[in-house]
Amino acid sequence: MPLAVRRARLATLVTSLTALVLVPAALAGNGGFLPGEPHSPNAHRVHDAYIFVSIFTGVIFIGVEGALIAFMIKYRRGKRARTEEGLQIHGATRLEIIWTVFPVLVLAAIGTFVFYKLPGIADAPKAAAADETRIGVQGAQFYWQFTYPNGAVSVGRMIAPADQVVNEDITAPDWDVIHSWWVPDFGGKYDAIPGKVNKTWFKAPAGTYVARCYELCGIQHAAMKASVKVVPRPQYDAFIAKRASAAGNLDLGREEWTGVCQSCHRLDHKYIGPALNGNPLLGDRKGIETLLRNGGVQMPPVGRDWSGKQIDALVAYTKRFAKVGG
Ligand SMILES: [Cu+2]
Repeated sequence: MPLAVRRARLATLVTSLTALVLVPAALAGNGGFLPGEPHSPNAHRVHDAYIFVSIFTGVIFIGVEGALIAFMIKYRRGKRARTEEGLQIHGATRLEIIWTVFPVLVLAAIGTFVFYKLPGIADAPKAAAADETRIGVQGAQFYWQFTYPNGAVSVGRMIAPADQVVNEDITAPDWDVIHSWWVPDFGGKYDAIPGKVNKTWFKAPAGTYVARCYELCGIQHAAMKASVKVVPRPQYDAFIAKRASAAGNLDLGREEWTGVCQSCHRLDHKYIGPALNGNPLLGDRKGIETLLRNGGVQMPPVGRDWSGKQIDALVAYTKRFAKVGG
């Protein structure tokens, strides 16, 4: 192959590989290197550990790959015969000590740093009872439901107090499958396992943070989106008080409709399940309760453990769709 053609081919290969590496990185933001910006102390610690480990892995990667390329060039065959023997070397005590001790030191440094950071990731900081709260997070096919200390419930959107410790009890109903509660800005993912409660916490400034299910949990796994809206404490208190009272029924019903029913149903056309507009069941308290608690042909029992108030709230909202064009 002529030299010019070989060079052109090599240049194309290098350019293509560089583009393959750089384009996704650029599209991913922050160079595609770091996870999203942390917004909770435990997420900050995960972030720190990520950077600390990356420094070592980055330096080692460049050192090893650099040496590999340098050696490939320096010791290439060139004009020597294929059959020519290479230099025979036996033992290199200093080198062997270096490549044993260096990894031990690197692993010890990483281990020490991570174990130093771990307790702050796993355990919530001590706070006065008034400055912390506990919110139940339940993943079910295909929605997220949040339960507050006064019994209030929300679906698809958690409301939480700002700058205070929020403990999360994460689980899934006994008859459901495993989901995974992930708010990237708050750090790691936590499995929502039927019959088991996983605990984590966050302490975040006011803002809205996206959440997702990170465990492939069925046909509408991708619909299991949620958000965490962090608001000043008085606003949070007002929200849960209203939601626990009859005044919050319609809001809860709307959330159940969009968060639960609409994961699989649309009003005017077949989606995963049948179209619902004009379905008399939407105004039939008893009928809808039977369906929610037992499930349908393909529908999971999405409301098996719902309170009567939750079912009332749904019907209060959906009865408007019970008549065609209603
Ligand atoms: Cu899920």
